[in-house]
Amino acid sequence: MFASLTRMFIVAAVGLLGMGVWPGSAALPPLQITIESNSPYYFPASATVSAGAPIQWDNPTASHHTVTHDGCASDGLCAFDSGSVAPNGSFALPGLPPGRYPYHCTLHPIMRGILTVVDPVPLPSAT
Ligand SMILES: [Cu+2]
Repeated sequence: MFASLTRMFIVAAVGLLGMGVWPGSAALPPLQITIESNSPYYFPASATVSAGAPIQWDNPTASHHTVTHDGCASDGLCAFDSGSVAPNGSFALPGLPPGRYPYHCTLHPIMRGILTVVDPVPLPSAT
């Protein structure tokens, strides 16, 4: 009996973690960006998201694309690089620290986007 209750708790806890819901941690809304065949190529091309919020790029086009941080092309910090994302594929990041992240498609350098990651906005407090 005790063992089965413990097991139930573990299953419930893992389920909560899987949904990103855990007491004490604010659930941040995910950001979804769509890859397009025409300008602006990444929609929205300029996006702002809270630090730690998941970000996902979906590729509904008929071509392969990448989501590559500009820093990966230089000696700078390479924050993310999707590699080739196939048609109907997607690329997801669990979250990024605050900063500005210009990115591009290595296969089509004309494709450019920018991600701005900000500290989570604190809830308004009654003063
Ligand atoms: Cu591309």
